[in-house]
Amino acid sequence: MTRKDTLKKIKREFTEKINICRDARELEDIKVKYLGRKSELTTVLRSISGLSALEKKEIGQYANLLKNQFAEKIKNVQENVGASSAQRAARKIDVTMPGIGPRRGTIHPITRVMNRINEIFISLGFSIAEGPEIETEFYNFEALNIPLDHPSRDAFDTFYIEGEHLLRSHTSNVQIRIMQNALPPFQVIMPGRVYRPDAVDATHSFMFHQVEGLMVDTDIKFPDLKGVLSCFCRSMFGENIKTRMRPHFFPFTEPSAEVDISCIICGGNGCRVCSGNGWLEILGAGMVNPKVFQAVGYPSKKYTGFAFGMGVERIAMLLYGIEDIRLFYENDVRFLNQFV
Ligand code: 2NL
Repeated sequence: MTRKDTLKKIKREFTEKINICRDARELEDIKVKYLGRKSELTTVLRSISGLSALEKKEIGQYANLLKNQFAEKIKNVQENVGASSAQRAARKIDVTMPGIGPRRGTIHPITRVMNRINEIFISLGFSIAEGPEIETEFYNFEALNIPLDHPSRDAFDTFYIEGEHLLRSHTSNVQIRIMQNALPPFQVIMPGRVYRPDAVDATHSFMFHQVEGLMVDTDIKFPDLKGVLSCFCRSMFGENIKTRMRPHFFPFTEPSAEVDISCIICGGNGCRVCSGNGWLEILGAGMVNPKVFQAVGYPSKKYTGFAFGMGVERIAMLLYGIEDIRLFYENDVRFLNQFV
């Protein structure tokens, strides 16, 4: 038998014996037989000095590996046979215990709310469109009647990239692209990320999510806007929710309004969340300014339409009672796990 075969045989024997070893005396016998001074393994190890360089390496490495493996295995078994029967019972695997399942991710609250908004508008016959987050000044400002010298450009004036390009400050850029490429009638919403140069605090972020909507045809009137938005608010916040509109200004709509819902916390009586006045502002909207239709090349006076925009973070904060917008972006699993 070659030395290598001898070592393999020793390993086989040792493994068989150690696997059925049940008490300390048996273990001691095994230790002496396989690691003792007169063991076969020790004999092989002693003979190594007389071998050729090649054999020295191969046999030496293997024999030493076995020596370490045997010692390790004996040590483990020693701990077990030395233990009391109570300790042994405690170590036994309880196959009736429930398993450890894989950890499931959750849908981010912003995605959840955005999906819900999308669903409601789909049910009203709207389609969904997306477009670039990096835009030109034309699509983000000029076409929306926000020229360079317009005062309301300050609120949106955003992050510029290489001269002409910038990060969009609203998703209206997508509507402009749609109108350039298709004639009415259409009703479409545009969800997506937008960027504004706001200082970050509990209610502001330099990046947030918006859903804008647009409906254009030859005979769209303000009551159509009111109907669609009050229907949306009831689906989103509950059947008993009231809506109201207050006059406002946007350069891209005329007339324009801000839309409030009756407070979803106190039902309109006045509480901390609605600052005591019973109403929560959640949308901006209006009739599309004819200058926007002109910018996309539509014939004058042929079409009318309404448009609206809402901040997804704000709605999610109201629905879930979240008081700091920064929580959405920190990826703290303790926060995210609450939305299962
Ligand atoms: C808000 C208010 C609004 C629009 C967005 C729009 C788009 C086109 C034409 C006219 Cl292409 N209007 N969008 C209109 C009114 C309000 O957003 O508070 N957003 C967070």
